[in-house]
Amino acid sequence: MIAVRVNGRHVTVEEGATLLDAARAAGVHIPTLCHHPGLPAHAACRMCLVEVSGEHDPQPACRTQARDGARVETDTDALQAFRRADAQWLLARHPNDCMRCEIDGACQLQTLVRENQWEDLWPKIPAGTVDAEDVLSKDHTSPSIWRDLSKCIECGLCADVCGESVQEQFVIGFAGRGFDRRPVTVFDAPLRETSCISCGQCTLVCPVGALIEAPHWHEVLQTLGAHRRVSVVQVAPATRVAISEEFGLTPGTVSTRRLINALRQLGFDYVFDTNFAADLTIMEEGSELLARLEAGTGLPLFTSCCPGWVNWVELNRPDLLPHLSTTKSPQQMHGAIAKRSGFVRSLGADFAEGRAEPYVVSVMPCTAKKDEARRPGQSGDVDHVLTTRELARMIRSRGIPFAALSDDGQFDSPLGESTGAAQIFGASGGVMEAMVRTAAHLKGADHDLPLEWEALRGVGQGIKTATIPGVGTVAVCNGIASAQHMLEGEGWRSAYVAVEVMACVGGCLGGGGEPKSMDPHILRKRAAAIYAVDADAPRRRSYENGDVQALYASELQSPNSPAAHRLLHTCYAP
Ligand code: HC1
Ligand code: SF4
Repeated sequence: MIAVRVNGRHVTVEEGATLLDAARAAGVHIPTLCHHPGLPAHAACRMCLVEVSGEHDPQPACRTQARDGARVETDTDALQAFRRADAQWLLARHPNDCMRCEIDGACQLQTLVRENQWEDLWPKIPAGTVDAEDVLSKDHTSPSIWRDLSKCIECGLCADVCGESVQEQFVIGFAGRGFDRRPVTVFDAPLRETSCISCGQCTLVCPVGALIEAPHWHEVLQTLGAHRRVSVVQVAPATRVAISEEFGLTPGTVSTRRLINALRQLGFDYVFDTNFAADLTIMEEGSELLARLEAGTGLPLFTSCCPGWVNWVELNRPDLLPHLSTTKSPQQMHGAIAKRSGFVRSLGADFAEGRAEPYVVSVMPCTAKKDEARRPGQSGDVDHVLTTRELARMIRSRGIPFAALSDDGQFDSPLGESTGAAQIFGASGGVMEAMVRTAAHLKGADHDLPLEWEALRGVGQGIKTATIPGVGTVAVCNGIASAQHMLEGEGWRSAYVAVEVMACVGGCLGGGGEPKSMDPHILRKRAAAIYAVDADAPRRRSYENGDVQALYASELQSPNSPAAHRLLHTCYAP
């Protein structure tokens, strides 16, 4: 262990810890803008400079290792003056429009300015002035991600996460030097013209409003306020866990029932569960796998519920399209059923023939789901997709006291019933584990099989495999980079019968639309909550879902029937 003194307080930290770690262990706050626990430290913003005994110049706390016996000062007059000057430099280039910024209230630069009362450093912009450069700096071409370079503080986190540190997509990199240094796409093209897969990981690490999800919550609130159409909302498995963090609840708190109450207060007429459609997805995808196994074609089957992964295949490896499951994602299935099935019309007059079709909104942990909702052949199933972060903004804007809501909401029936298998969809490996539980059953091979497949669980980047008796060996690629690495060789073609790919590390619970978190263990905490919901569920296999069985009996006949294909399947375009 290493002993350090921070502002006179003694603290011991592990070998390799930084001065920032030591300060935090001592309860001392050091401001940072470019630091993220999951990414390399570049010390680009210089906000965390501290004075260290034995060093002539101030050192960046995020990148300097703690030395045994070092004495560190974090708040001397010289450091405070430097930070103020540093902020002045940043603000001279930053638009003064917090009122109009999507992430007003959740911006690290804004927080720094407010905490230190540095508002006077912001240059005054005459009312009504629209800077031509400001307009040019905006890129709203992607259906999922908005960029505004005028707000960029050049921390480098977006390039890191999109590049070699995590996703290995290299859509964003740095160009220019000194004052002109800025993050750009290849040839400075708008995002839509790049190979961006809409995963949104860059929006998750951006400390300001330079990269955000394409915002749709304003339109949703207006539509709900007008109340002209029957409104339906569905909630993804990962959202009900992570939304708790937006309202100060302990990470890993499951807020399903509280969330249902909040959605009703926002004005939704029906609150449904995406998990219902996840069970349905498993019935279709599991049957598809068995059909391919029997025919010996299209193997391995690749899951297709992650739109970032589907985008990647279409952009980079269209030769793999025949391997993608044609089953729609749960989001799209749920929308299709809410709008077009007799099962839902039977609910009553609200859905009777002749009325405008329901207005369908989904709440997802994912930015690429916005993109998916506009895919050819599927657009219209879902009207608007909100990220978990956007939903939190809506709840705050209407003053709903989320954390204080009673934890007793109930999903509407019949699109609200689900099993534990559907809940684990939200974690990397969950779709495959859910499919194994049902595919093994459909094959009559589940009698002695365990329900839980530990080998398929875990949030660490990489590939997980398990051999399922009677089915074959299956694989899980946790993160798009893992899939890329697997596909560089040819071994996967014969090694596996099915492969799950989730573009974000951790699966949906690490999705680009989830709350921003500086907790290095956040994925583990969210995953533990998801698996706990499954363990407590009265039914844990998708084929045990009574509403799903009723839907097949009343309308869809059987998995993969022509009726099921019309509503629940899609195709892909190279
Ligand atoms: Fe997901 Fe899915 S699990 S893709 O991660 O198949 O976004 O949570 O809703 O559609 O169910 C996301 C999560 C989600 C779909 C389901
Ligand atoms: Fe890169 Fe994903 Fe951001 Fe696109 S959305 S720029 S692929 S990190």
